[in-house]
Amino acid sequence: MELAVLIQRFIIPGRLVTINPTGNGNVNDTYLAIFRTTFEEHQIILQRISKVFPDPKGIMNNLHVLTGHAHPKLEAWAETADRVWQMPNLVHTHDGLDFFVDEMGYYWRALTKISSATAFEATQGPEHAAECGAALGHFQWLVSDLDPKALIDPLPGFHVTPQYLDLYDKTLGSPQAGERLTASTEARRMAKFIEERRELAMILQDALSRREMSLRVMHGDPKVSNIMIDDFTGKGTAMIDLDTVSPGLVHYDFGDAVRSICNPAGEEELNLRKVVLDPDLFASFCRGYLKEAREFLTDADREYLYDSVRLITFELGLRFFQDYLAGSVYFKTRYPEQNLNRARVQFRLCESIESRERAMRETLDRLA
Ligand code: GN1
Ligand code: MG
Repeated sequence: MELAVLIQRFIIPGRLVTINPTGNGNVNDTYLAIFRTTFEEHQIILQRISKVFPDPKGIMNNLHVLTGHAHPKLEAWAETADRVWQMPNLVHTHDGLDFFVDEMGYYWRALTKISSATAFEATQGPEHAAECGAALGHFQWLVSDLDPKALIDPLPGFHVTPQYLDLYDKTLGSPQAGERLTASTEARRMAKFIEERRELAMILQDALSRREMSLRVMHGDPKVSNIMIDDFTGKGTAMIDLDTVSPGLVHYDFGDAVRSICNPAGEEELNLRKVVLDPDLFASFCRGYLKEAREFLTDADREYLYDSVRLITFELGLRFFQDYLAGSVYFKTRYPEQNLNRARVQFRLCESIESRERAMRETLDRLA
């Protein structure tokens, strides 16, 4: 079905002016639609939910629960807040639903676009990193009193690193994985890298089973390009890409945000020398984050902040590498070796994080 026809299923005032792909998501397909009337404009994000999500209807229900909790809370705190915090709103269809299912079984949904704000593909500098930290901390605060049981788990096992290891082990047994390993020294080096870190995979799950920390509501995907920065004030204004908002550990978010925001080279860099955990960006990110998160982080939570950065970086490398060996069926790619290259970046970053452990822990203690 044509996009221009599809978008008409949703109730949006005015006439459609344009609809075009936007963003660089690795999973969903995303479009920006502009509607205009004589005197106003509506910018709408139209998305086709990827089939990697087994229960798209459950995701839509999660979004409903999340916005139902967050919008009134944001309004209640608006007067005392130091800025206007935003969160996308769901657009209804003419059938009174908030999604539309196409003839191929794909779920489509429309969300209001965050006003005059930009999500950058790479960190612009320390101030940007601090604003990303503030946006994540504020988001976690916003959902800190939302019962995780009110949300379904959209991707069971998402960020449970030992489960990715199991999947990796299964993939290793397949003939195509064997061929890819035989063909590439680089791939064999990465397999060794994983072997040397099997124990690391358990660190957060072990702490969770010892009840040192508990499940809360997390964002699930707080990478730099999912954090909107106000075009006029330069301040963080919203977290977007809310499909993975679900029960999890705040550490999954902290670790994922740092691995994305504090590596200025980004996820697609081919020159590995540029891939580093930048200590200045890390300090700025933590400053912004901890200011907002101070209220709800426990001492035990703080214990594992460094480890979460190392773990989630390792985990994403493992996920890219496993997908490469399996024939790139999960992450979208533009060329055959892309997931192998993405894995190299994350593993290089993981090494950089390991070599900076002491300094990173000192930064965290200093800002505590
Ligand atoms: C995927 O689709 P996107 O680009 O928002 C992935 C994240 C990864 C990220 C790495 C549902 O996010 O977990 O960190 O790629 N999302 C899912 O760029 O797997
Ligand atoms: Mg995402």
